[in-house]
Amino acid sequence: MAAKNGSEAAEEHTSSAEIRSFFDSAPPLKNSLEITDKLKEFLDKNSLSAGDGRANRIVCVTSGGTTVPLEQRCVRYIDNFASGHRGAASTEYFLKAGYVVIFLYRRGTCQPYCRSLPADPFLECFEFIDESHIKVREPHSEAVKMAISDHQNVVEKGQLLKLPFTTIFEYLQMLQMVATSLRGLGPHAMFYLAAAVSDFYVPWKSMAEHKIQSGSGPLDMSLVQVPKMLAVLRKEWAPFAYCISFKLETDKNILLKKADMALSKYKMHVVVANELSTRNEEVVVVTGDEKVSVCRDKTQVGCDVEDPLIKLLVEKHAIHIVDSCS
Ligand code: 9Z3
Repeated sequence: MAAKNGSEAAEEHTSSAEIRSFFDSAPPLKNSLEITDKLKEFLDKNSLSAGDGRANRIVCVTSGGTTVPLEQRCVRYIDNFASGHRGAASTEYFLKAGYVVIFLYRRGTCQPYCRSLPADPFLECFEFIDESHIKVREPHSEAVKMAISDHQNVVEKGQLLKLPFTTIFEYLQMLQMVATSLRGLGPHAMFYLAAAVSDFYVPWKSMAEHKIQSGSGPLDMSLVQVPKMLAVLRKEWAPFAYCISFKLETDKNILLKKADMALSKYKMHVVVANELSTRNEEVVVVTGDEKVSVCRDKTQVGCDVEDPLIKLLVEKHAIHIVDSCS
């Protein structure tokens, strides 16, 4: 193996120091014991498939955007845009493909099986008849029935674990917990990182405790770069898992170049490139060998781009499992 040059070694050193400093300064998760228990119970139940004793395929889908608090007793925060549609839809298709799913999602964002329900105003779907009867009004009754029964089905079988986060601190600590707990599954685990993750944050220790006062003029505040955890996920947390990250840009002229960079820098197996305004129509699946454009089938009612995308990724994951086990 080639020796690292000075700048590579320095970059690695800096980044592990940055990562340590990020976790050291993060407020500890309030419910970390509860999350550990839930993960353990979920993996005990799902690590082996019921029938043939082979390992189940498990995917951690991340979804929605992380916040960066500006005050410890937070009144204001910076947010990363993401509705959670991508993560919620993808979760449904992974479940349909036989995966079990850990859905790490931003509180309040789109949930699996809720996409066809009217978002606003939700209560207008229902009619109160009497104490023991609530009726779903037309034209929503079919959508509500499907959503409830599909969701109930995966919850009863214990195939879906939902873990909510809000801040960048919660998200990265939870991702680390999930990743290290999936390590034993080797190549059968997959990470599908669709959450929009903050690039900059205010370290907890230098953050104002109370609401920043507006009387003292313009706000001057410096943000620190969030260390890139993708490389650590690949190298340390879950080295055998199949890792898919997303690259989001608003300028399509730099999108594929940035996706290529992410692929090689963080050693992802796949980077899914998407442009903000067309993200629900087309994505490009970038690997070391090829760039495949995946589009929503506009001829089919209700079809979305996640359907063909997940089919393609499931195929690629199957090859990764075979290659890793041979
Ligand atoms: C994405 O690019 C997702 O596809 C979207 C989905 C956030 C655009 P919606 O939730 O949108 O359906 O509304 N996610 C990844 C964005 C991201 O933060 N990527 C990082 C980067 O580009 C790498 S981890 O640097």
